[in-house]
Amino acid sequence: MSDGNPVADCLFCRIVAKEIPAEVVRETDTTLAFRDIHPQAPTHVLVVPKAHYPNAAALAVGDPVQAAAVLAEAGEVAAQEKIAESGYRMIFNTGEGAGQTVFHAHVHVLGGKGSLHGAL
Ligand code: IU
Repeated sequence: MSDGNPVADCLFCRIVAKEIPAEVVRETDTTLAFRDIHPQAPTHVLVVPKAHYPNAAALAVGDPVQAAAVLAEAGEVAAQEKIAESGYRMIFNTGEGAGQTVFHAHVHVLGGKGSLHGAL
């Protein structure tokens, strides 16, 4: 059961703790937004809660206020990165079968030229 406490071998907990470097674009008391190291679009930023939950659904159940804060920050990132007007995608891969590789809740914020023609 998730309680939000940091997990020692979690990559994003370590980025939040500044033990591993990342290109941070925004930070609040409860969230961190940083560029994905393998960008899939001209703008590709990940927004994570600082607390550890294994995926977005677990975050929503465990801490709905933080889940809302992550969504709000995704919108702020889009505005800051100037992709809000043209449109952007928010993607939550949930579970290994869906391509989730880091089991700390995160939303992919994807935008920019050519990024809005995915499968969905
Ligand atoms: P996923 O939804 O769990 O597949 O997303 C994890 C993302 O984390 C993926 O897009 C990676 O490129 C990204 N990432 C990163 O930004 N920094 C890292 O050190 C590692 C992965 I490892």
